[in-house]
Amino acid sequence: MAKSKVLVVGGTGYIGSRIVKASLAQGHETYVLQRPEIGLDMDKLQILLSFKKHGAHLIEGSFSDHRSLVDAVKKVDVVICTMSGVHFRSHNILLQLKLVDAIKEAGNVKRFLPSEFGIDPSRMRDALEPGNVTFVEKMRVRKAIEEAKIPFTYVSANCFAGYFVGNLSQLGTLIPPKDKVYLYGDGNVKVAFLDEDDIATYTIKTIDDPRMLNKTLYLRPPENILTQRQIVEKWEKLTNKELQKFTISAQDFLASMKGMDFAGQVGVGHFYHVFYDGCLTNFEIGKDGEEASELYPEVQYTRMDTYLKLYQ
Ligand code: NDP
Ligand code: GO6
Repeated sequence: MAKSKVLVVGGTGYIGSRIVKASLAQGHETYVLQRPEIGLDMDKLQILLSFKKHGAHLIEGSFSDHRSLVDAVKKVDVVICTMSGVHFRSHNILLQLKLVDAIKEAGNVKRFLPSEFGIDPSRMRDALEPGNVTFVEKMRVRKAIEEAKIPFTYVSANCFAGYFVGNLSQLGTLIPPKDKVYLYGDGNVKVAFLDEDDIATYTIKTIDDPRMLNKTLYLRPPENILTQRQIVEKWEKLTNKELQKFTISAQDFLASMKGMDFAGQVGVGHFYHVFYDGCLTNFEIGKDGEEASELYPEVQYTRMDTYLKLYQ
């Protein structure tokens, strides 16, 4: 079977750039949307040029030009959108509705992967405000996809290690604390942590896998199902230094939202569901889902002690 041609929308972004690399590495003819709106953003342009150097095709297109999106998606079999969903970065998940319209009109796309890559939004109907906006918006995109009968795969990537491991799960920083660490409750809730390149590898594996048609891929490789306490212990072992531990009760943690800006409040809400409710691990995967490491046992996923070595 010939390999699918892939278009990545949002390719210069944090997870998108890794998805472009994984698509090329797995031998797919890879297209990346080049938006005129990047203007004088030299960093984005350089990323695009490096993709081109590695064999990707750049296609010009804009979300404010429907025709350009239809023409772009007509060139490929698979579309992967990695539009930003992070509130302290440029954020616009609902712009994907325009991409859904273009895919619907083009009519040729065999698989669409919308920008999800986190907590499964379908399980978050009771999420706290204002963090629930993430799940409400992602569910609106799902509804449009399913109503248009576009074949899809949803990727529930759980916790990106860059946002949740390097900082020992502390908010407001991306590097490990030096002396003291705050534990969420007893710090014993099970969480799934993933290296971003592994997320990209698993994502690309699904695109011409018939087992993943109209299903959700949950990334829960067993050795990366860890508690916050276990992450802290791995860091302490690596650095041979014990950190002073403080416990934050659920009540105090939620109260900390007060006075934060919107992005901070969204973050607190998400962290609450992950570290107190255990929303990533407190359910069994049903018939509409598959677990990534079971489906693709050949992938040698990165363990979190290895990931943490980057921060030493
Ligand atoms: P980024 O913030 O890196 O942005 C990705 C891309 O979004 C950008 O590169 C840009 O594309 C595109 N974009 C942003 N604003 C606009 C706009 N106004 N119009 C058109 N395109 C725009 O995204 P992330 O990689 O951080 O997030 C991707 C997904 O991953 C989201 O769904 C997010 O919720 C999820 N996520 C999950 C995390 C987890 O721990 N599970 C952590 C972080 C994100 P271009 O390249 O064309 O410029
Ligand atoms: C990541 C964050 C980190 C917020 C998800 C504020 C969607 C998801 C695990 O990307 O708001 O410091 O699932 O001070 O489905 C952001 C968001 C986390 C960063 C959550 C995310 C995770 C989005 C912060 C902070 C490290």
